[in-house]
Amino acid sequence: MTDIKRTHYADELGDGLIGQQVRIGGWIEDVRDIGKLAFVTIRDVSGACQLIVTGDNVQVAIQTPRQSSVIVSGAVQKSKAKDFPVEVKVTEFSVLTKAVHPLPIDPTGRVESALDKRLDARALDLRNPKTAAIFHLRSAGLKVIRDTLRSERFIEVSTPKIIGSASEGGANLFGFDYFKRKGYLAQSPQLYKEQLTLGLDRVFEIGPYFRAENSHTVRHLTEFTSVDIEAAFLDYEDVMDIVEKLVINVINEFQQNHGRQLELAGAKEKLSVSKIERLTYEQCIDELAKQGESLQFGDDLSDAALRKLGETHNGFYFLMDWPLKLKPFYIHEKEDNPKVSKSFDLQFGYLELVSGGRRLHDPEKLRSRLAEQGLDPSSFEEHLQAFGWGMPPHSGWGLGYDRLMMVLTGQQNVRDVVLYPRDTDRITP
Ligand code: AMO
Repeated sequence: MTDIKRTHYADELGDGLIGQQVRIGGWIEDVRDIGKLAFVTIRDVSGACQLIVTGDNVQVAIQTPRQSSVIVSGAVQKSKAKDFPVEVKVTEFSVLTKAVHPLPIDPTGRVESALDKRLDARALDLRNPKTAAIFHLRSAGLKVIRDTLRSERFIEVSTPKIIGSASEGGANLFGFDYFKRKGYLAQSPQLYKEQLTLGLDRVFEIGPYFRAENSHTVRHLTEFTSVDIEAAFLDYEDVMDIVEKLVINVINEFQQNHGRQLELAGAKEKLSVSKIERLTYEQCIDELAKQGESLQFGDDLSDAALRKLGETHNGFYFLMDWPLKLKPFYIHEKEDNPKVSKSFDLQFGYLELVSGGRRLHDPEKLRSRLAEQGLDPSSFEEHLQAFGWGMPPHSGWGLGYDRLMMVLTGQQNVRDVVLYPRDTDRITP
């Protein structure tokens, strides 16, 4: 029986191990047969290493299809190869599972494949160091977010994804049969996270949300990952400070500790952010007017308008104080100007990454706002009752994590940073 346990990862091999026996598990990337011996490159999750294969193992190495998984043992020795300081002189070469050719894509990345083909073979695509780097960065970013929010006294929660009524109004809602009733997939944790401030004060959730969004763009998915926070006794500018700190922390962590992965991912721009500009909606429409785009207070900013704005503001910026009528029913108005809301989006150029604001905490106001927006307050009664239990004033935001990763890893399509993206055309694999 083959021992499937390894002693080292490829990136642990170095001068310090010369003369020692090691056992490495990975997949065959390259084989160069030069007669009595063969040079074999195997790769594992950490990187590649060179093997010198001799004797009967030469035939085994040559005949094993590339990308097959193998485990090898041997002694570490100095290497003459320019890419590898050391190599392993193999004494055991065991093939664990053969790769069946032709493979749908070339995971070495030498032959580039279209995104759709890569997504159809996503598991294999993850052997491509560029793709793998994106998902290592994605994981590193989540750690920073969790650490940052915990240090601000937020606790992590999980709210239902199967719900009985809309959290964000009726549009874009996936519905299904739920034991003779109607069930829906949550569009966001909005109502739950607000209720939770009642007893838990500050909460965050990182989870999947669903939008029946018939959009064919590089930034919309039907299932996306959102980082949501909600905090009692904070106003909207306070939670803007929190998202600003969080984004800066993620950027700093990537720059300081993940330079190689950023390079592999192809992030061309070196982002450096210490403060994020805050623009009001009115400032934006003034700027747009100067650029020939005439908008009235209350008009939504179209994709074209945001793209124009993104030309002059091509990094991160907040767009705040939106007209109240453009915002969801739960958003609070400004006390000194009720046509304007205590709301904001965090943009990266034209792309919206975050939206949030101060919430209404007065149940009567919430009832009348629901009605104003054409929603039926009676279908929100369960939510509204919590407001009668002493709801504190609160604020929060939702951050599209896939979009943030798209920006920070330098990808042009959100599908590149999601393992198994879901959109109108794709529900498998
Ligand atoms: P909103 O609907 O603006 O706000 O969503 C918040 C953020 O989620 C991301 N996002 C998406 N990402 C990919 N595909 C989609 N279809 C998609 N839809 C949204 C965006 C967006 O900025 N409850 C509020 C948030 C709050 O106020 O706390 C909400 O859901 O990056």
